[in-house]
Amino acid sequence: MKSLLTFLFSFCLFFAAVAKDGYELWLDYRPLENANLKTEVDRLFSGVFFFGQSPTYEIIRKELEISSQQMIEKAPVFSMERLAKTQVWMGTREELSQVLGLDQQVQIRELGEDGYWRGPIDFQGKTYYAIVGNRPVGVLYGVFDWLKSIQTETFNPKTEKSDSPKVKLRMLNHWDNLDRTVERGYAGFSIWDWHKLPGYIDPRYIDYARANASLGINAVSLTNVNANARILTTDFMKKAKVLADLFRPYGIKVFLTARFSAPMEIGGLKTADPLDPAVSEFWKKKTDEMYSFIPDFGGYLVKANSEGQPGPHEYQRNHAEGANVLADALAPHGGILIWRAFVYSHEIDEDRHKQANLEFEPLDGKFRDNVIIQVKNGAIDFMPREPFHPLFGAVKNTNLGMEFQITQEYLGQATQLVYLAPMWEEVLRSQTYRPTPNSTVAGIIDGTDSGQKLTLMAGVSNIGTDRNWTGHLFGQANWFAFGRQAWDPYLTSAEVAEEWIKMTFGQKPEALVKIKEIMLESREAAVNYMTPLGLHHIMGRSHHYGPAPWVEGGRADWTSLYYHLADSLGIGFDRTGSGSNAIAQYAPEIAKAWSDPNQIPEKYLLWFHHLPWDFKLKSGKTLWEGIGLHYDLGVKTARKMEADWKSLEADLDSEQFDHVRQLLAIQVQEAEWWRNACLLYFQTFANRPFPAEIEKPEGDLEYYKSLDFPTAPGIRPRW
Ligand code: BDP
Repeated sequence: MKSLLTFLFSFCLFFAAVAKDGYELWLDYRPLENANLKTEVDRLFSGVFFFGQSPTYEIIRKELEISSQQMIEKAPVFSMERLAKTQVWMGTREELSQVLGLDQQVQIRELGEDGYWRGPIDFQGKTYYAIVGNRPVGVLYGVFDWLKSIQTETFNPKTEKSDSPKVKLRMLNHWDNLDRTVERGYAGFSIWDWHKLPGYIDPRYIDYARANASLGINAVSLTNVNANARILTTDFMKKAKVLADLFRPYGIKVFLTARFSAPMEIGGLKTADPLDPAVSEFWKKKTDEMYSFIPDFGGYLVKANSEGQPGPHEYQRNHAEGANVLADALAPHGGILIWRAFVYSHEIDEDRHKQANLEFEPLDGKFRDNVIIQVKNGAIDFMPREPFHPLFGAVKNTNLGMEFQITQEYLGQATQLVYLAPMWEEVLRSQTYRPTPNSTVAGIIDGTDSGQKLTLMAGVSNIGTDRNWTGHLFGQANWFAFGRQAWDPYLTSAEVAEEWIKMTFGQKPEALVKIKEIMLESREAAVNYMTPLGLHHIMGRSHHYGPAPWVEGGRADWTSLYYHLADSLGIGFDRTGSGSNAIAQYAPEIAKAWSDPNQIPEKYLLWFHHLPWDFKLKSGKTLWEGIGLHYDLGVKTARKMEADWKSLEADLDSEQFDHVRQLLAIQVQEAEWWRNACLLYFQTFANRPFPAEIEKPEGDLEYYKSLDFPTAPGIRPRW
C-alpha cells in the first residue's frame, strides 16, 4: 500500500513537472531550440548591468532569472560594473545619459513616460545591448518585449526597436464583489482575498501583476461596478493599500469603484445630492484619506443611474453634476474619475440604444478635465456583434474611453473558444466620420482624432481563481489581446494571435497555422450560431447562458422580444427614421447609407431594420433562408474548429490538448443548441420550411424552452 502511494505521489510530481496546467500564462518560457539564438542569449545573459536602482529593477532581475533558467537552463549573471564582462545595459535615459548620444536621448525622451528603446550601443570599441526607458517601468516594458522577441524567435541583437503606448490608461475592470463572487466571472472566485488582507499576501497577486506588466496594462479597478460602499471604509483602504504597494513597481495603479450613495451608507449623511456641501465634503475627506494610504491612487470608477444603481438623477442632477463632485475631490491628488456611459432606464420611453447619447451629448464640455466617460463598444451591451457606440464621434469636449468586455458574458462564457480581438479590431477601425471624415474609433480614444490627452481603454476582466486564471485556456488569449490592443489599438488580431500562440504553445509551424485559423474564425462562427445578420439580445434570461429568443415578460428591455420583434411579417428592430431613429445619432454619412437595407453592411441588417421574411439578401437568398444558412454555417465552423484541434494532438502538451478538446466538444453542442432553438423559434413566425441545404434542427421547441440552468455561473448574488 505504502509503495503504491509513493508511486502515485512521484507520478503526480512527475506529471506536474511536465504537464501544462495554464498557470504560467504566456510567460511560460520554453527551452530555446534555435542554436544560434541560444548562443546569443547565453552571451547576453552572461553580463547584465543596471545603471540605477529601483524596485522595478528587482522585478526585472527576477524575470531574467526565471526566463534564463527556462530558456537556457542557466542563471543570468548580473554585473557589478558597467564595462568589464558586461553585455546588456539597462536603465533610464537619465541614468544612461553618459553613454547615450544627444540625438538618442532626444529620441528616447519623445517616447514618453511608458515608452522604451532597445538596441545596440557602441561604446569605447565594444557593442552593448541596451534597454532604456524614461522611467524604470519603461525599462520593464522593454525587457518584456525583448523576452517576447526571444520566445517568438524574432530577436535580432543588431536592430533597434522603440515603442510606446498609444493609450495612457490601459486598464482592467474587475467585476469582483467583496464576498469573492465575480459578476459575469466564469473562472472561479475573485483572486482578491479581502478577508485575509491586509495580513496575507497571496503569491497570485504578484503573478497577476507580472502578467499585466508584460502586456503594458497599467491600471486596475479592483471591484464591481455594481459597487459596495464598504470598499471606501478605512478597513478596506488598508487592504487595498497592500495591493497598491505590490502593484506599484509593476507600473500598475489601483482604482476602486465608488457607490454614488456612499455618503449615506458609510458617511452617515441623509443625502448623496452632489450639490449638497456636506456631500462634497464627504467625498473630499474620503479621497484625502484614500491618498493617505495610497499616494498614487488612480481614482474612482462609477456606474450611476443604471440598472438600479444610485446616481445623481435621484436628486434631479445630471451626470456631469454627479461626476464633477467626485472629480473635484480627486483633482488635487492628480486622480481620475471614470464615469460610465452605460446608462439606460426602462422608465424612459426611448429605444435603449439611444439613451446614452440622449444623456451625454447635451453635457458635452460640462465635465471636469480629469473625468473620462467610459463607453461600451456598442450601445446595447457587449453583444457578439454591435455597431460602434454612437457616442464615439458625437462629442467634442469630453474625454471618451473605451470599455470592452474580456469576460465572455455573451460570447460563450468559459465553455467556448472565442477569440475576441477580431471584434475589438472591427470596432476600433470603424469609421465615425466625426470629428473628421477619416476619424475612427481608435483615433478618438487614443486622441489622434479627438485631441484628448487623457486616454483610456478598459477591459472587463475574465480572471478568477481557476488554476489557469481564465477558465478556458483560450480566455488567456483574450486577456493578452486586450493588453496588446490597449497598448496599440492599431495592431491586427492576426499578429496578436501569432504572438500569443508562439508564447503559449511554442514554435511548431503546423500548430501555429491551425491554431491561428481556429482563433481567427472563432468570433464570426459565434456570431453566426448565436446572432447572425444583426440579431441581438436573444440569450437566456439573467444568467445569459445559451439561446432564449422567447424571453418575454418583466422589464421589457431585458427581454428578447424587445430586440428581435419577430412577427408573421418579418423580423428586426427598426432604428431608421421610420422607427426609433437611433441611426440619426451617427454621422450623416453613416445614417444615410445604413438607412437603406440594401446598402447597410448585412452584418448590421436586423440591428437597424425590420424586414419581411422574403427580403432579398445580397446572396439572392431570402432573409429567412439567409438566417438559416448563417446559423448552420456557425455550427459547421465550430465542428471544423474541433476537428482542426484534434489533428494537433501530437504537437501539443497533453493537458492543454485535452482541456481544449473537451471544451470544443461542448462548444459544438452549444452551437447546435443555439441554431436549433433559434431556428425552431423563428420558424413559428416565418412559417416557412428550412432551406434545403441546412441540417434540420432536431428536437422540438418545447424541449429547448424547458431547459433550465440554476447553477449557471457569474450571476450577481442578488439576482
Ligand atoms: C451587463 C451585465 C451586468 C453588468 C452590466 C454593466 O449583464 O451584470 O452589471 O453589464 O456593465 O452586461 O454594468
